[in-house]
Amino acid sequence: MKNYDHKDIEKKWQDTWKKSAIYTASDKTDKPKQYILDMFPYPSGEGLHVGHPKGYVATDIYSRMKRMQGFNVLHPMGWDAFGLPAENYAIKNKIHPRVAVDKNIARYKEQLSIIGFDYDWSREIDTTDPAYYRWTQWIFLQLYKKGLAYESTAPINWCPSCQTGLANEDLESDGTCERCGSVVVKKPMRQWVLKITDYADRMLADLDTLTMWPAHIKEAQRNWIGRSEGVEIDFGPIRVFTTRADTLYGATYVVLAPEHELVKTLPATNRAEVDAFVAAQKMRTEIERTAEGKEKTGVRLEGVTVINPATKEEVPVWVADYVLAHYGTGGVMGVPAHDERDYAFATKYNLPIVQVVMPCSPDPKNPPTADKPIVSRDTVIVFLKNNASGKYALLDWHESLEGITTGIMGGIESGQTADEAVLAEIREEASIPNARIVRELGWLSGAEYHASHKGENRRSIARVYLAEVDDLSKQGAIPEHEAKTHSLVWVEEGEVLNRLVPVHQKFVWQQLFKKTALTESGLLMNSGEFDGMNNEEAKKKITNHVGGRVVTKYKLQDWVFSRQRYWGEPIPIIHCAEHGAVAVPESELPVLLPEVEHYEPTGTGESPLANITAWVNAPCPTCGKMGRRETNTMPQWAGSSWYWLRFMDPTNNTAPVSPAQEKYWGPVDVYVGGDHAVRHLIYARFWHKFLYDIGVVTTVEPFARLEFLGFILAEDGKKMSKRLGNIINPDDVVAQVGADAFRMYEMFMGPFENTVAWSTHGVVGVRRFLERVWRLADTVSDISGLDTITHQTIKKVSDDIETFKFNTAVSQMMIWSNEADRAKRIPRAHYEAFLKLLAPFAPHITEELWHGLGHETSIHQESWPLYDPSQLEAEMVTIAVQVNGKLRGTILSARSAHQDEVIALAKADKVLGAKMPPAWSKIVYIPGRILNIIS
Ligand code: ANZ
Repeated sequence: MKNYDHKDIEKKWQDTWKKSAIYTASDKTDKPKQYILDMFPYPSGEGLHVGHPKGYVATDIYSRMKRMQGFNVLHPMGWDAFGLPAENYAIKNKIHPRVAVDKNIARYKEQLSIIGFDYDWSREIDTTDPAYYRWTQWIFLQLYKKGLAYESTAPINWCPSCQTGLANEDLESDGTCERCGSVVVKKPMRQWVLKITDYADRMLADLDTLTMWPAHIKEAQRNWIGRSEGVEIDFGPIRVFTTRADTLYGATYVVLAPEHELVKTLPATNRAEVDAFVAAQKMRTEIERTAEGKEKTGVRLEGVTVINPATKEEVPVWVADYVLAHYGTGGVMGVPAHDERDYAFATKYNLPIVQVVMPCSPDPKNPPTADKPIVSRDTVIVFLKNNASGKYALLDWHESLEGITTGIMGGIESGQTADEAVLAEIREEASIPNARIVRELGWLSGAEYHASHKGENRRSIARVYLAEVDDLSKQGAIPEHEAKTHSLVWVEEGEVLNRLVPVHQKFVWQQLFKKTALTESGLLMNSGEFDGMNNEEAKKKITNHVGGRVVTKYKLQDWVFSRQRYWGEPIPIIHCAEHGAVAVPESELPVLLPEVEHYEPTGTGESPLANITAWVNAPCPTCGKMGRRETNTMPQWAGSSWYWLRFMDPTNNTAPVSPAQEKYWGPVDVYVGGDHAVRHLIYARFWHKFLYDIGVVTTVEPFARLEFLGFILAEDGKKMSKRLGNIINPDDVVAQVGADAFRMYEMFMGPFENTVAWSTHGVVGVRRFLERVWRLADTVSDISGLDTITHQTIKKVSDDIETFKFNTAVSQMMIWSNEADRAKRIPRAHYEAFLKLLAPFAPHITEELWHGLGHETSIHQESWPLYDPSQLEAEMVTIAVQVNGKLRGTILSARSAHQDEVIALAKADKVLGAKMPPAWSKIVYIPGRILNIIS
């Protein structure tokens, strides 16, 4: 047989598949459907690098297997082509965005086609095609008609470099523009906004139904939506929002956001200072202002106080950077004892700190019994340090308290101050007369236990102290009655935490060295009639007591939906002097994006469309008098917020999708992509739910299963970028080793969800594997054998593709090929089954070999091999994997597997893979038992 020459065969089969249209999804069939979707790309001017196709290879493999398993598969591709980069590119190179985008799409398509994907290109869509964006506009109009699209002039994020407004989702976590990295400012502007917050609750609740989504993506969505139940309470004219009404008695001041209306009107005597502070905050981004760990700043409104409705005391009013204008009420009550930000703020500005919640834990070993009331006792705990040795004195208790280790402690007797009690306990329990108190921990904390020797339930309310002694020269003998109940031990600082029992002791020891607020739950104190109440219970009671209102708030804000740029969908609205914003009649859609000479942003906050008089002037659909078209365009996220529906029915010109097509194809069975944990996936879920409400779709969620991929880094371990010159172009790799090796390598690199660096060496390894598969064709014979390994391979590859564990599927196929190689001759049926398993990964070489075996139809239309469970047994063994003699884990492998296969399996294993050394000096393999790697 001739040599494996990928150049020879790849183009040939790609052309053949195209002609025979074997990947076309059918709309009329009895077969069950599988809709497998990639996050469609934005076709940038730079073309694809090897990272981009990773997800596409995965969906390609998955969809090919599903097709062979008898499903009617929809695996489409299209272009998300509106947006700033195309426009910026056009401005820079003086090329119309339409021309640039068409060129980029052609290039992307060419790059994708040489990789041999099974896309159904008859369903290709382009979000910038008027036939497509007509329906994007139509959806906008439906939102408008339902009151979910509205105009607002609230300040929005403005990128001074891109010269456009942005949604929160378009900002990086440090508040800069996601596109260009510029610092984003707040600017009041007329905007179209979508009321996504109306869907916040449903988007949150329905996350629980998405059982096939990665947990971390759902968590990211939960955090983005950020629901919290809280209470609004009035401090005189100032309304605050709090989630901790239980701490109301500890509110020692009130803070307003710099933008709060009351900041302007309250009669502060230091007006100039306040105004200057407010003006300075306007220059800073929200994220900069509120970032954790960032020093909080503020100014007091001198001469202004309000009444704390619980304590009835006057408290000062401040304005500070850490309070956001648009969250809650824009006002907060400062509870420094129990909130970290307030604690930092109060410490900095010397505001009073009042503890109102006392953490109080039951001793897990000796909890209070249910039959008796709990008696409170005031106690002290002191951690005494010997300055000469650096060690701390602890007590190991005996008799009924055996197993307990504490600081020096005891009750405060009547007539004694707490300080006196501390020194007295040190004298009695440690016989040290010359100790000094260093400081007291600001918080009280409690421990509840059953004092069995007294038959009493106790709550010991402890004040905690740090004390020191210079040396032990004055220490006397410990009296016998003390020695009977406990012995004194000196412990290194680092060991104290370990030694202390029960948890309450550990807790107070840790608190002593931390300068933080007390965020634990517990019992109320300093709270009048609520003292002693559990703080969760007190939330409700205190809210009622002061007439607070229970409310729900979200971090999610309405979606700023206009951009002051050219290259986007025109918003189908006409402004009329008399009738205001009027919807363009649906029959007049699409509102075409007009030709302009300059697409540069105007800089005035108006879109370039505003300059095209002939387009802008349009009659009011209601009265016919001349009005003005809306000149803002939609954000780049609009087109991708419903595109999965269009693939179901791409040429429909009476609806975005027909009910029958939607019913058959929806929802997307598997959706694959990376990077859009929030943003796209939030917007997409919102639009889909809206379309459900108006009867366009029949499922409440668009994507049943989501797989999130890890990125591919350059060979140097860095992100691929033009600037670093480390981009690897898939065209080059395909030219060198072929599309099949390229595809397989991308899947073999590591677990799909991991980010891994490219390795040329690795690509070559996979290429060698394909060459071996090629040579094996010459060994096909009419013999039997290789049953177990073949059935195991069918099972493993099928299961692994189903669960997106492509790397281990590849390892298993390598194991099979090694065994087949050793067998010298292989049964035809097993070789054919193997080729079918390999076909989704390496579609070209398998098609060639399949035809070489005398078949005349495509291997990709064959049925998927099935395994015989009775053939699986016996051959699998558990192998211990050691690195330098130390056990790092185990893997399941064929008993007959060779050393290299076992190493490959270990490397591909999710847990073991990370523990494998990159290089080794020696390998000791005891077949079927132990693999020891000496690095
Ligand atoms: C008093 C308090 C005491 C609070 C305490 C917390 C702990 P989440 O859960 O994120 O909704 N807050 C309210 N409005 C704010 C605003 N506009 N800007 C900044 N912070 C604001 O957070 C709710 C808590 O965040 C509220 O509860 C309030 O501080 C603060 F021990 O009130 B809390």
